[in-house]
Amino acid sequence: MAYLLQVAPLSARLDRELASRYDILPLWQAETAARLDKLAEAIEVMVTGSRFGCSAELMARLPALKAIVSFGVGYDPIDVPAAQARGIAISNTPEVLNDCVADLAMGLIIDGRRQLNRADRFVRAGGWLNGNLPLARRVTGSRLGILGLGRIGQAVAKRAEGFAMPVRYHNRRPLTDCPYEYAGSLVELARWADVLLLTCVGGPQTRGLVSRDVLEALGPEGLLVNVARGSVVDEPALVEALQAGRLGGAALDVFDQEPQVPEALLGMDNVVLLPHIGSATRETRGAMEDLVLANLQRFLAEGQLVTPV
Ligand code: 8YV
Repeated sequence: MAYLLQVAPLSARLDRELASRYDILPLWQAETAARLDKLAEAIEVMVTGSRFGCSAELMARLPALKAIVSFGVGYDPIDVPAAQARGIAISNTPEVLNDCVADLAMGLIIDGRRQLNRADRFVRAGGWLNGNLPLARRVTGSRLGILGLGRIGQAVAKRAEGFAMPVRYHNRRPLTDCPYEYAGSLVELARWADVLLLTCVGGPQTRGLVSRDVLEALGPEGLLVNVARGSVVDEPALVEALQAGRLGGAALDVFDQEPQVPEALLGMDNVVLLPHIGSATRETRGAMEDLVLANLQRFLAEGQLVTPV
């Protein structure tokens, strides 16, 4: 009997579909954890999510594992070198969430510059009865620097054109055939930008890239927008820069230790805090679920993934 190891609950519909199609071993249940070593020989496929991944330790306990099918585009918590060393295939859910994450990034840019959340709190608290808010900053024409101009970054850049925002970017290497100007370093990009948007991958290669120096280069009028991974930002340095007024504001959908948000940010009016909802629409989550199911189906039938990473 072949089992599908499911690392964690993923979504109500996906969990239901998985359970109706496959013999699922739910790893988050104590019973599976206890039987795992005994059943390991019968586990060839694992389904996980971008919040859970798969460690080298877990892979090592699964000698028959052939594929890791992941819900979400980011796969930073999957130990890719460990999987590659054993020829374990990995799939994610790219493309289908580009538009929703890009829409949310635009929302955060607009909120961060125009202070929509702050204005809403102001009205609710009765502040309007006694006066007006300080003036905010214009979105149209403001300079957008993008760290990690991949599929999602490009979807934001396209939207930013509608706001006449000049766009520059920094990647490890300049892209060929790219209409946007390349900044040779992240500090250089931050110094130029009014808004620094993070759409890069997570994981060790980007950990802490947005350092104290980068935040300082963005400066007291600058806005940091993060829809990538909390790990990309040196969070203590971010808190310090905001407290000291060395950074203008931050609009964040992701944090280093989700669902923990640094306490100091909660009371700041120039900060927008979202609970990692970049892809959280019914349409996009439905498409992500479908892609997980398609990857599983194809791998089990043909040994091939639809969207290998
Ligand atoms: C999550 C994300 O997948 O796709 C990603 O990498 O970060 C999100 O879309 C979502 O929160 C489901 O866990």
